[in-house]
Formats: sequence, structure tokens, C-alpha cells
Amino acid sequence: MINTKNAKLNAWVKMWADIMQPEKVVLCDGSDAEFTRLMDECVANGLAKKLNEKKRPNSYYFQSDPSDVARVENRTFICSKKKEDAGPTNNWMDPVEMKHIMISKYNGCMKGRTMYVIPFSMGPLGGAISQLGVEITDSAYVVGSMKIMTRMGKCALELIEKTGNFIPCVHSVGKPLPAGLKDAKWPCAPIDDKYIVQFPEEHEIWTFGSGYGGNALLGKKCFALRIASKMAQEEGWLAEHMLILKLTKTATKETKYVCAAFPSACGKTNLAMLIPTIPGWEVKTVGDDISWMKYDKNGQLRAINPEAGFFGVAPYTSEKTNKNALDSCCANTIFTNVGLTPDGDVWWEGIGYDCPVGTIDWKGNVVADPASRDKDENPVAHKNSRFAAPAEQCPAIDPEWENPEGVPVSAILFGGRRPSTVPLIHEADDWNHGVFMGSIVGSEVTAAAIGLKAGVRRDPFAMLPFCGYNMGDYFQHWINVGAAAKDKTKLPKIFFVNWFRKDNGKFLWPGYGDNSRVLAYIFDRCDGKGETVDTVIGKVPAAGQINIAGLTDGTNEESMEKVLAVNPEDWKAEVALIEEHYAKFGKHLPKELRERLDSLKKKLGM
Ligand code: O2Y
Ligand code: MN
Repeated sequence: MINTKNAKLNAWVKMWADIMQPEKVVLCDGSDAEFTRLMDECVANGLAKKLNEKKRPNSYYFQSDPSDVARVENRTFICSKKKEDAGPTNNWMDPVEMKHIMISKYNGCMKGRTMYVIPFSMGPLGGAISQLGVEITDSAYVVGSMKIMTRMGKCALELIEKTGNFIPCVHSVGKPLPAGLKDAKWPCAPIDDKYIVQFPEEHEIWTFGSGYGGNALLGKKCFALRIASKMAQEEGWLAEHMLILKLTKTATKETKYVCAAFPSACGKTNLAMLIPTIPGWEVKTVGDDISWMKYDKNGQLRAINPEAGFFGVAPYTSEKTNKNALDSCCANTIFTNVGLTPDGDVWWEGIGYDCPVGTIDWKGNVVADPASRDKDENPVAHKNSRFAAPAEQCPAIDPEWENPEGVPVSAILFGGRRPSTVPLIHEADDWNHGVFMGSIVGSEVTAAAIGLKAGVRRDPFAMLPFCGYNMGDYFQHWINVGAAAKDKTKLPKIFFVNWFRKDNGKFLWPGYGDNSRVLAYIFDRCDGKGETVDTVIGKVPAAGQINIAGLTDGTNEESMEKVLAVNPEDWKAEVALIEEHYAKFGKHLPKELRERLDSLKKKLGM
């Protein structure tokens, strides 16, 4: 057993060890030596490959089971006492019933395995907005990944011992290892036996049966979003699915921090690490996925990135699309489900060069003839293959990224993948109008979550899979946070962006580094500069306000008119969809949002 200075932690670990019956219990210290030792053990047991030390130092390669490649939304549960408190967008089960089911699963589930105990901090150690957790797991892959994605080990344990606080996070791959048997390459349970369970009222997480990403690295989606969103509701702060970047006008050295919420697979990591194509601007990265925001004593909303690494999608990450992400995984990185080249490096579709003959694909097959391979039907790297890389290795990391007080937020962006209707950018009239914008975010569905129909799905605030309570109450929480501002002039300005609008099947905006042109406009708008035009949905930039100088992809004043157009007929159709979406929330829909929708309808003559 473990013997820390925190009796509650010792007792909690003992209780779970008695249920799960591991061969041994190991308290992780978070050292580099521990990481290398555990990863080398995975290599020795056939669970991983060490990558070429000269090309990719201290980096490892894993292939998951084909049934365990992504988050599993249909196996994710919010177990509040009352179903109504989980709301219409979450799977709910009674907590007592769920615990009963899961305890029977957990019973003896770690036989023949090691139980690792991982103390961790989400956010800078001891920071004003940070939180502590402890994950127990029987996966060395999870320990290695948590080392990259969180501040874990001794440093976090010391704080837990001091404060007595931690969020309990329970994980097992759900596959005991009988004596004398060789372990599976990726132990996990069958798809219908996977459970990703949050108990929001108890601030507790129990997961079972999956070793992959968001299902197993419990600091990320389970804690930093589902449980933290509930804690934030209780305590008056915000836990959001948002990147954080710093924008600097180099001539004057003025800076502004921007948070942006886009649904999964809409380019958050690319925007967070953007390299501007217009002179005079610099972008630095604070985080690429999650933002926790709290008011400071002066009434300024400040944000931290609770994570310490990037768990990025590998395919289509290249020198061209995101050089900073590529450089972040130059060493000390864990890759999952990408291709493994004959010289011990990694490869994926869209990396920017051809697949070497003899590469091993994510399923373990040799790629003998890369040219004949159908990259969509049978990709070498799984579409949701990932790198877990330390944030400090990002060349664009902001020196302030570990500021324990967080960074001041000037603007919040919402966006989605919308081929029509939604302009490149529009600006909210005020906070509640911005909340309305967040509440209607929609996007084409992603591959990150399996079992979804293709098409556009509403993903309010990009939190649909991540809100730990009733989404209608979450909308109300956002309204309350705005109302609680001591000084309304300090509230971030809210914008809606859409990089993905099309005309005749062709993108109207080049995106990637050219999004700096839109960021520059946002920067000026935060200072009250720039000319806007009022439309039924908010303010759009007046003609010529977005700098398109030097663009060679066909973008011109005419295409800008199209990408910024607000077509009333499109919006009448959108309103009907918003009505349908809002109807789900019944009495939990805040009256302030109903009023905004009514006002939009009135403007449209509906
Ligand atoms: O598929 C997974 O387990 C990970 S999903 C993910 C990973 C990093 C950042 N965002 C996401 C997401 O789905 O939003
Ligand atoms: Mn995400």
C-alpha cells in the first residue's frame, strides 16, 4: 500500500486496491527516470516501440486495439442524483445503480497488474486557479501520458499532503492479466463494456475498459471539463473547451489574450499555434484545448491552461499546417496509432512527405506499396491518431503560460465548421448576446467521437460532450458570470468565427496562418477601433477592414463580401433549427436567451 502524509489518500488507495486486487501498488514520483523506466518496460513487454533515439529522443510508439481508438460518447455517463440535473444532452444513470454495476466490473480487475497512483495538478502547481487530483490506473501508458499532460508525481503529492484536497479519479483498462499469460498489446474491454463515468455532485470520476486518450487520461476531458464545469458552476468560474493564445502587435508590443471554443476537430490546435502571415503580429500559445477562467480581485477574468501538454491529432499536422505542433513532438513524446517507419520514426497522412515503403500502419500491417493505398478508406495512421507532447517544447509557447495567476482575457471566440450561413466573423453586442452565440454553435460532425451520424450537429460552447450538468443551467451560469462582473468594461468581447464557409464547394477563406488577419481585426475591435456594419446577427467588419494584402489564393474584395455576407433567408432557416435545439432545454433555457432569439426573429421579420 502507499504511505503518504495524507490519511484520506492512503485509505482511498487501500479501498480500491482491496476491490481491484492488483499484484502491487506503486506511488508515481513523476520523475524523468520513472517515465523512461515504465516506457521501456512497455517496450520489453511488447506493448510499445522505442522510436529512433537520434530522430525522436525519449519517444515511444503505441498501437491501440482497433476497438479503442477514440472517446466513446455513448459510453460516457453523467450520474447526478436527478436525471434532470444531467440534462437533455448527457447520458444519465442513477449514481447508486452505476456504482453497483461498476464495482462488479472493478472487482479483481487489476489481478496480475500494477496499480499506479498518480498525484497530479491541473494548472501550475499551487496556482490560484489550479486543482489537484489523484488517478489510479493499471496502465503504464496512462502514467507516461499523464506525465506529459499534467504536472504529476512528488510535486503534486506535496500539495495534496498540505491541502488535503484532491479529485479522485479511478481508471482500469478492465482486463486482468492471468498468471503466466502474455499481456495483450493494448489491453482493454469490449466496446459495450467501456464506462466513462462522472459523478458531478461528488466530484468523482470512474472509468473502465478503455486505455485511450480522453477515456483514460482522466485529468483531461473527465476532470478539466466535465467535473470542473460542475465545480465552476458551484464556485462562480468557467471551465471551458477553449484554446488560449496571446496576440502581440509587434510595433507597440501591446498584447491581448484570446480564448476560443471550437468543437473537436475544428482546428483549435492550429489556431493556438498559428504563425501569422501578416507582418507586425506575433502569436504565442498558452493552451490548445482547455481554459479555466476566474475573476481576479480587480474584476479581470484571467485564464489558465490546466494541462501541461498537447494531445493533438497527428494526421494533417505538417510544416505547412502547424510547424509549431510538429516541432513540439520532436522528443519526449508518446505517439498512438500513427505509422511507424522502417527507420524508427513516425508517419501520418498529410505530414508533408511520402510514406516510406515498409512503414507499419496503425493496425500493424506493412505498407508495401504506399502509392496504391487509399488514404481515406485505409489510412496508414488512424484518423484519430495522436501525439502527446510537452507544452514546454512548443517553439511558440508563451513565457506566461505557467503564470499561476493566469493571463487576462480580452476576447472570447466561438466557432464551428459551417459551410454556409455563418460569416467569417461577427461580433456580439454585449455579453449575453455572446452567450447566445455560444449556445448555438454548430459544426459538421467529427471523427473524434464514434457512433455519430454525418451532418451538422449543435455543439453549444463546443461543450456538448463535456458539460458535466444540465446544459440549460450551464447557459444560465454563463449569463450569471457576466452579471457578476464588477466592471462590465473589463469583460472580454465575444466574437463568432467561421473559417470554413464555402462557395460552390470551394473554401472562401484560406485559414491557417491567414487567420492572423482576422485576429488582427479582433485585436483592434477590443480597443474599440475598426469600422463595423450592423447586421441582424451582430457586427461584421466593414469592407476593407480585414487585411487581405498579399493573399494569392484568389481571396479578393468580392470573395470577402461573400465570406462576410449575412443572408436573411439563410438565417430564417437557421432560426428554425435554433428553435428545435432550444426546445430540448425546456424550463432550463434562460429567459435571456429566449429573448435574444425572439429579437433575432423580429429583425428577420419572422
Ligand atoms: O479521442 C480522444 O480520446 C481524444 S479527444 C480530444 C483530444 C484532445 C483534445 N480534444 C479532444 C476532443 O475530442 O475535443
Ligand atoms: Mn478538445
